[in-house]
Amino acid sequence: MKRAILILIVVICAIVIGMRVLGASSEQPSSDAPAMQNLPASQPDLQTGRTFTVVSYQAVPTRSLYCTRLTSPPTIDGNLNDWPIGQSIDLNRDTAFSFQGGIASHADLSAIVRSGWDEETLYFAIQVYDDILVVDSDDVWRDDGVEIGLDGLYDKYAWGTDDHQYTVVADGRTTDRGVSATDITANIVAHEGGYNIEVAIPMSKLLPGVPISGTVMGFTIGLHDDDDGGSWDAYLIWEGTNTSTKPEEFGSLVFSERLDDRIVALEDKIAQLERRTQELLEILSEFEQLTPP
Ligand SMILES: [Ca+2]
Ligand SMILES: [Ca+2]
Ligand SMILES: [Ca+2]
Ligand SMILES: [Ca+2]
Repeated sequence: MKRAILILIVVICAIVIGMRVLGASSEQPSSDAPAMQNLPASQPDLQTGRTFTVVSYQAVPTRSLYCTRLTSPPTIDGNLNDWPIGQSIDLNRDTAFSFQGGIASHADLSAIVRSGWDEETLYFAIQVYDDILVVDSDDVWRDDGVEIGLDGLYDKYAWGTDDHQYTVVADGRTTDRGVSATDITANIVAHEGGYNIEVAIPMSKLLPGVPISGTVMGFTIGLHDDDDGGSWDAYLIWEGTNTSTKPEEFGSLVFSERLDDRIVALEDKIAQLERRTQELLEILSEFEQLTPP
């Protein structure tokens, strides 16, 4: 009798354990099915697609460009030899977040972008590679040129006084959202295979005060290519799908400063204060000489 009861208990335990194992197995996903369901739809080929747009930009971290503090302002003449070596963006059809039109090669359309700052001005040095330069249209966006999208307050709101879409055309025209911009300075020098752009933008257009090391602005840059007259043939954007109205898709510009450069900047300020103090002492001395005892 005891043996029968023992056998019965063993059988019941075996059934319970078996059911648990089977239940656990049925709850586990198969190795492939759910993962396959979660895969995003295939995206168009970056090389050949007419357009490439990431459906949810929040899912893709945007990139940053370090904006280097410049200890002496560059001459805005289109010659980039007065720029220090610093971080740059290689912007081309392979690195752009979005592009439209046909871009045959990096020689057809690409750029290397650097940025610098001091307390009064934001600077850009842009080497554009474009094998056929065309500037034949009244609308700036229909010719070879560069667009700089800036969200100075980094509030991801497009329509404040801190928000700008500066366009610099290969012939030197400058606009802000299509309207002639007289508050920025830009110069261009054509070179074999393209053109160099140097731009200076007053910091007062972007911030209520002065930037410091660590200041962040929303930033993207676009390139237009026109090789045959009329409207543009190709257009690419580093971060986002629009350089004017969608700062929420922009990358960022991170203001940075080397310790050595900070020391040089502070020494320059001290020297300025010393000169002003000397001027003040000279004025006081003159005043004392004129004042009756
Ligand atoms: Ca220069
Ligand atoms: Ca054109
Ligand atoms: Ca803004
Ligand atoms: Ca062109």
